[in-house]
Amino acid sequence: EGVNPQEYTGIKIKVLEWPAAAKEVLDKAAFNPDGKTVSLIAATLRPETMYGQTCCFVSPNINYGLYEISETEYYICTPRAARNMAFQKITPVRGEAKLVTEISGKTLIGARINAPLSVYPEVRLLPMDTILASKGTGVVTSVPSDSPDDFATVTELAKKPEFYGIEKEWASLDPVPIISTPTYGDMTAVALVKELKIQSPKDKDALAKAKEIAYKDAFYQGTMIIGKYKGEKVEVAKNKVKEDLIAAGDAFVYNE
Ligand code: A2H
Repeated sequence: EGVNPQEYTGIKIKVLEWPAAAKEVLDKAAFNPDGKTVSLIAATLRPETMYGQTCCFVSPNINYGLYEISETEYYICTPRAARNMAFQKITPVRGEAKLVTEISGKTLIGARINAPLSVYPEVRLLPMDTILASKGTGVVTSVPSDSPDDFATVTELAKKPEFYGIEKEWASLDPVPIISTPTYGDMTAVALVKELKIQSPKDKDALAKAKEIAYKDAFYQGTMIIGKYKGEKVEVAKNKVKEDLIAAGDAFVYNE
């Protein structure tokens, strides 16, 4: 963790249907999700790209927690993030995050989920090996049009679905054009992954470079080409989309 505070937008990714392995974990904890809203909380720096979510990622190597926020609302994130949230007025009692059960990322993979603002009404929860437990919530929503990491990961997943224990079609939704820039067109991440010849999510240095370029290019040169703020500069639209998500109850500010 760095010395500078980082402000994330915590996006509520609602679970629509649990995979069998996750159902077993919930059963053991005597937790019945019927009539309750359970959301994976994805930490993002790019709320304006949420129109282009094609899936969401958890790490198959991280243990998450299911936390009670109210009688009807529950969040899934790392225990570390839940502790931080408890001091940011996100949990009902200051300093306390009420754990219902631990749940491994592996058991959650394949869940049917709803990602707010996405043009796809329903997407899947998929594995991402490069998620760090020490950052954000441990949940990363996937926007392959604008995130080189996300594009590299979905490409890898679609290449070897059996190896990753998923259905190929879950990782095969088309990236969505969200932002246009003079240099990279309307799918910055796709263009950069090609230009820098990135072959896999393990090409760390090239991905770090792509990420840096993509972020600056979109922020300073980008124009929205979808949604309520179509035609506006990304620099301006970013905060408006974030505030709309928060007002709709689909997101909150999470600091670390
Ligand atoms: B971003 P920073 Cl479209 N491990 O959201 C690895 N990556 C993580 C993470 C973790 N624990 N938690 C969050 N992230 C990702 C959207 C996005 C993001 C786009 C483009 C770039 C981008 C959709 N994925 O990030 O280290 C999340 O992905 C590149 C800057 O705190 C989050 O924002 O600076 C970003 O990395 C946080 O990175």
